[in-house]
Amino acid sequence: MPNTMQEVKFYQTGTFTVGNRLLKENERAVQANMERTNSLNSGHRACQGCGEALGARYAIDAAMRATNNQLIAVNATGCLEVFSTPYPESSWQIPWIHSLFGNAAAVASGVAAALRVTGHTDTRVVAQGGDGGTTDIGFGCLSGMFERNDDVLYICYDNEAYMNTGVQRSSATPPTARTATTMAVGKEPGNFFGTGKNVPLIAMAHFIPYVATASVANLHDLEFKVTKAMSMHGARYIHIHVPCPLGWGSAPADTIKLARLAVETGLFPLFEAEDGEITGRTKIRRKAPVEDYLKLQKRFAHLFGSKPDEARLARIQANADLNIAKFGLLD
Ligand SMILES: Cc1ncc(C[n+]2csc(CCOP(=O)(O)OP(=O)(O)O)c2C)c(N)n1
Ligand code: SF4
Repeated sequence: MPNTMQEVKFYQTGTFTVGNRLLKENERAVQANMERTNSLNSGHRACQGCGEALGARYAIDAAMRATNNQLIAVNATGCLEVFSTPYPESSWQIPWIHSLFGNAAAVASGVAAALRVTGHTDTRVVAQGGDGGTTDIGFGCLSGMFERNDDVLYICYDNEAYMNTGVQRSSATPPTARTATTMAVGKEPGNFFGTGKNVPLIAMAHFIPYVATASVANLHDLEFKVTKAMSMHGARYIHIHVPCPLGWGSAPADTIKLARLAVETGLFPLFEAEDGEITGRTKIRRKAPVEDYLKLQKRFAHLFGSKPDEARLARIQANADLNIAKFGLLD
């Protein structure tokens, strides 16, 4: 006889949410706690629906809790620094220092070294920057920080272009995307299909203690990964996918939807790695076609004109499928 009783499912306690008052105290998210730091406070000038502001607040609040509020953050130039800290004001409620555009990792290494020699071993260091500051201009300093295994967690907020200066292409910009420097003109409009530059995988190739990808689609997971990273020492790297309504030409209300679709299409795989080996991945619940993700963004509008660009859409789908196979994202 079929079981007519249906189990009650508290979806609110799932991984996509953070309110979770239904969970036990020790399982609740940092943001569900009244005592959270509010590290990036109200009054900053981020655009409506900015994924970077959201990601940074959750990441740094989690790092603050994990370190008993003994944290110093180094911030590369970019949107996060500019919208939060128009001198002499700042929305940061933590010790925070602005480096140059390209040297946040080196400055953070210096801060960590100074803390070590002065005996302040309980104070920990985070460096943060956008994808331009991380995957391009700051890449040499970052690799040096990894290679020396400096005691720093570096967080890259990846919005897939240089947003603060008017949406120029970076080495994290996806193929076919329109930016100010990859215009939607010519035979193959938008960014080209290159070989890509996967900084999480490059970080893993340095055999550092911890590497993870995260997304504002799954904030509980993001907090978990930051907390785990802060429980470790040595060089650590977290790469967070953060939609940017201004640069992507998307509705501010679609930020979380887009972040979720990036994960569910396979375009942005969520995984963790320790000492160069993958140790965990977040499986896709429901695989979505890449069109669902691309269609919501004006930077891809040229793919869906009167005659959809089937050939290049198929190449993007192939890239997503490759990720799914490579990281084992589907059962
Ligand atoms: C050496 C140097 N070159 C260029 C700039 C100008 N600049 C400031 S922020 C920025 C773009 C930042 O892009 P990204 O790191 O991707 O962060 P986002 O603004 O997208 O968060 C640029 C080019 C600078 N400050 N310093
Ligand atoms: S341009 Fe993008 S990253 Fe910068 S504040 Fe606006 S939404 Fe955020």
